Order: sequence, then C-alpha cells, then structure tokens
Amino acid sequence: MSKTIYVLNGPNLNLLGKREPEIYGSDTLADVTRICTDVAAPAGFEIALFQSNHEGEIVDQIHAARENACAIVINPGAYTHTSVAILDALNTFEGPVFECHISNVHKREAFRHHSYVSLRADGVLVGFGIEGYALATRRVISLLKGV
Ligand code: CA2
Repeated sequence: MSKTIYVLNGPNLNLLGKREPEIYGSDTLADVTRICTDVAAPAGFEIALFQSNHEGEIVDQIHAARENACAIVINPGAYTHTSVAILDALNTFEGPVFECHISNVHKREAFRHHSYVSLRADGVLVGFGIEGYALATRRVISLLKGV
C-alpha cells in the first residue's frame, strides 16, 4: 500500500500567508507541508502537497491519487461550494478523504455553508486554521493503522 497522503488545495490558496491574514492567518502552504510532515513522517507516511487554481487539475490529482496515495486531505477552496466534478472524482477514490477549511465557513456567508465534498468526506475540519490539516493527517493515519 502507498504511504503517501495527498494534501490537495484549491483556488487562491497559493496566496495563503500573503493576503487576508485576518481570515486565513499568516502561515503559508509551505507551513502546511511542514506541519503535516511532522505528523506523518514519524508514522512512516509522506506528504505530497498540491495546489491549483484550476478545477480540472484538481480532478487530475484525485485521479492520480487513485494510483499513488493512501488518503486525501483536501481543501477545495471555493470549489467546495460548486464542484460536482471534484465530488465525482473523490467518489472514485477508495481510501480515507478528509475535508479541511482554514476558516469557520459556518460563521461566514450562507453560500459557504454547503459543501459538495462533504457528501464524500469521512470527516470535515473547519475553523482550526492550518492546524486542521495536521489534525486531518493524524486522523488518516489512525484510520489506516486501525487504531
Ligand atoms: O476556509 C477555507 O479554507 C476556505 O476553503 C477558503 C476558500 C473559501 O472560498 C472557502 O469558502 C473556505 C478561499 C481560499 C482563499 O484563500 C486565500 C488565502 C489567502 C489569501 C487570500 C485567499
């Protein structure tokens, strides 16, 4: 079995740590990679982080995960609320899927309260800042190790 956890990020998350720190904090995607690796590496897993502003590229990464990854942690950004294509792709993946949102989407505009991805996700973390990614990684490893 693959020991690689895919950490997928949707549109505008390349700006993490560079814009709107009052909503998304000052950490960057490099920090996300670091904190997830800190959880994964001692357990013998590795992190492959990917970000795209393009819906189809995220679908392609989910397809790649079918061959190369044991689990997916995904923050689909705004595609969370719109993308049947990402939901359909996730439904073809057999391992654990965790959905992560840096901000508490339920405290924000009503259009952020619905997630297509939640129809597939095994768990959802919202409002934990980037720590949510590390918590999701920890949960994935617990599930895969059967503890
Ligand atoms: O809270 C989250 O993680 C979101 O997935 C972020 C998305 C938003 O559309 C979702 O409703 C909730 C937006 C990502 C924008 O990322 C930025 C990061 C830093 C600066 C500007 C945008």
